[in-house]
Amino acid sequence: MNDKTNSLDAFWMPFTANRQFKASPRILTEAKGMYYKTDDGREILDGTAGLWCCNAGHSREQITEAVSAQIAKLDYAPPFQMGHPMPFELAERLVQHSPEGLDHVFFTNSGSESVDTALKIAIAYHRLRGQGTRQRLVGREKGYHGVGFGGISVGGLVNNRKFFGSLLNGVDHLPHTLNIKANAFTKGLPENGAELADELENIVALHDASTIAAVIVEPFAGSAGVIMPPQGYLQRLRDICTKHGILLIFDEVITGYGRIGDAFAANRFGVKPDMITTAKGLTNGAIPMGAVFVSDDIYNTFMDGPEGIELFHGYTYSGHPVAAAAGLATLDIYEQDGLFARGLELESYWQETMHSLQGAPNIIDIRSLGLVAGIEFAPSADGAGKRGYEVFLRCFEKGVLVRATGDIIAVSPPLIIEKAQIDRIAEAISEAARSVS
Ligand code: PXG
Ligand code: PLP
Repeated sequence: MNDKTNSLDAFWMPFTANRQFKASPRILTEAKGMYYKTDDGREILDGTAGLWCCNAGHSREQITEAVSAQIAKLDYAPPFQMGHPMPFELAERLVQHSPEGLDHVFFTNSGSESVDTALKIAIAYHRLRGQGTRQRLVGREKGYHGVGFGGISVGGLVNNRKFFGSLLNGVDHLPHTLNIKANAFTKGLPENGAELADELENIVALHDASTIAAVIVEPFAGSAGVIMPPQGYLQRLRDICTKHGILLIFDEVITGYGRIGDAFAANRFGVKPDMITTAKGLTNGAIPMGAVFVSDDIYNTFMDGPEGIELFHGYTYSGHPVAAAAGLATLDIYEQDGLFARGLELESYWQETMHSLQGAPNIIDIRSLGLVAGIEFAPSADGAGKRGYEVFLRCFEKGVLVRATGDIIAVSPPLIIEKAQIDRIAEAISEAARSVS
């Protein structure tokens, strides 16, 4: 056998510039609370909750213990035509936090699977109700809904779509809601743009409502660089969907589990979708798991349908006992530590601190809500994305992890963050902005 033990070559890294990374790797080896440790022993303040998922901070003992105990007691049990206690218990607990009437949960293993699950449920639901012509799906420009074929079809990020062929048929896209000219440096939800939801009426006029199954949007767009919904926009989408019998799906893979000061963005905004897709914060990132929340009407439609298997869909690991144990322990922490409310408690401090970056070189917009912010830089003369990447690298050198998406720096720390740590994130970005040309 060749000696390959030290090679970085075998692992094909996801959404990564592999050659660039492997020439100059950034390796995290430990994590506790708000901090990572690197392989060269440096402490890194986590400004991104991992990848928007470690909302309760890292390596929480309650989760570690619950996972260890569960894997020793029942490592795995088949979820098709068999059951075990964990997913029943977790679903029951979760629906105490979801909007009234979204009282049923389908478990998956990721956000991508949650999205494809919700899209399939939407189409099957209409068919069961004798409206099988409702097959079209509507997403939004700049939307990110994971990487399955369903998710990239309704998604709106060109690089995630253009390499992968013809995608799903029958998909339309609403316009995105980013309007820097009108809304730059807004704290919270921008005033301008609710009428962008009316584009759904045009799609209905073009295809007829009888062909449209569902609309899927992120309450705020995360991956595209923290793009907020204009005031009144989500309610307007809800009203148009209701008027035309179209299901509304909120993709809360990022916004779920406390990011903006409530368990779900649907709660914070007071707009009730028909389904909510989640993952990430569900288990604090510790074990992969996703969950789709489904309305009583949708669930009951399936339960009133023909005898036998109601939905021909599921995963080997749906409701996995170890993942569910992690989910239950995570929920215990969120509840005990009041973390779903923390994004609201810290919101004004967070916003003031992030918005204090206004005026630093090349910053053209700052968008913020709860414990999330997007800081947009003007592209440099070297090309789009270069400046964002440089700022990310400088922050990492200064011991702060942020995320660059194009020329936007996204910040979304664990909800346990303290004010001094918020200051430190802003300082790192400010210094990086000044040192990057
Ligand atoms: N929907 C939304 C709204 C997401 O944000 C997914 C679906 C897919 O989840 P999985 O678990 O399949 O990755 C996501 C994931 C980023 C970034 O840099 C965001 C995500 C994933 C990776 C990177 O913003 N969001
Ligand atoms: N491919 C094959 C050949 C399989 O047998 C299965 C599941 O049994 C899958 C894919 C799907 O795997 P999962 O249920 O983990 O999504």
